[in-house]
Amino acid sequence: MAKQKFATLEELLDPNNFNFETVAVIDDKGNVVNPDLMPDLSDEELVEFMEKMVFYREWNERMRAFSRQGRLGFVAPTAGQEASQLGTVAATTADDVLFPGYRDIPQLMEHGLPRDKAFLWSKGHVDGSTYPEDFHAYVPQIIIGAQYIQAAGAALGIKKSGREAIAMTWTGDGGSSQGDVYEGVNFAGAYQAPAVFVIQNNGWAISTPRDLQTAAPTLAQKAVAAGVPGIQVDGMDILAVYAVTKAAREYAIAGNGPVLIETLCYRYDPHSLSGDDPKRYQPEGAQDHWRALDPLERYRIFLNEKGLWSEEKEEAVVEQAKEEAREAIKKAESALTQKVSDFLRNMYETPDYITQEQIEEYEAKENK
Ligand SMILES: Cc1ncc(C[n+]2csc(CCOP(=O)(O)OP(=O)(O)O)c2C)c(N)n1
Ligand SMILES: [Mg+2]
Repeated sequence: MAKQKFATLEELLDPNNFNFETVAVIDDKGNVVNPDLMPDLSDEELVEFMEKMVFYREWNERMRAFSRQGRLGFVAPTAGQEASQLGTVAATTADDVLFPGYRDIPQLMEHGLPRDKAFLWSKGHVDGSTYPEDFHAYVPQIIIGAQYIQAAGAALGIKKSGREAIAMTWTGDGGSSQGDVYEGVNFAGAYQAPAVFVIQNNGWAISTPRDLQTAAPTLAQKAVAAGVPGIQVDGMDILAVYAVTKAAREYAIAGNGPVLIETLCYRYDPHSLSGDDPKRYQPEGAQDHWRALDPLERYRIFLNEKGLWSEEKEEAVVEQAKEEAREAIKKAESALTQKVSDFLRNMYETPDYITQEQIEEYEAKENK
């Protein structure tokens, strides 16, 4: 077999690069196929990637269990998307401002969101949407694609303040068809605002397949019209996702403008745990292709070959996830019942007079 030649990071970050081949570092058997892109990480850091993926795979299981027990509200499963979610957020720092979508709770937790707050958000409790001032993130966006506009604006603000940070945001393949997504990327490109836009292409927008979203062969190439580099990466390969995102962040911080990254991935569970049934629209065996590319599976082989992973380590992380989930759900369930006035107070920093009137009206009723 002829040795495949991969594009360099420099080529990938050229806005005039129109080659959107999928960037990978390891293949589905954990073999390094692209050593030039291998991120410079210590053994401990390599192991940490696995720990995080195992943790959130189990966290997803806990969420499914709590959801079945009626203890959570809205849950968008994440299993299958670990490399895409954790590889991108691993390239950020605490100063970066995150604009997640509803499925991107792991990224928020990695950025420092307390785990019980993630559950409170799922339960629709207002305390799940109140963040401390120094936590640089916005609450998960439900309006598909809207976070791209917000990230573009935040990135311009970061640039004007002279801070060394980026805004990072995530949407899906469905989201990539929204006007907001084009507007956000275009705006950030026009102002060379330091944003990293991620499209997690998991193949489906509820029941709409990727092929019905656009005639474009890749979603990464949507960056072209904005004069912005677009990179398609194997979203089941955490090393590739991390390498590309880290380079994109450096490119943005250096004043070159935003980057759009498409991560090719898949989610194993239904769209949400509120009644969606993929068996009604996905072809039989649709998962097989993706299960063979599983992000944990291939990375486990990669680490095992280096002697860096073991069943005991894996079990310990699974236990830790179970324990943290138990504690977080207990804490979330002990939160005070919310009041309408709490919601209203959380709407504006300074309430307008109508909201103020409503706050007082509800407080009077609540305090009776
Ligand atoms: C503006 C808007 N339109 C429609 C919806 C309803 N909706 C919720 S999720 C979803 C599919 C999104 O799919 P995708 O962007 O691929 O993300 P995924 O759920 O696959 O991660 C839709 C249409 C919405 N929330 N907001
Ligand atoms: Mg999708």
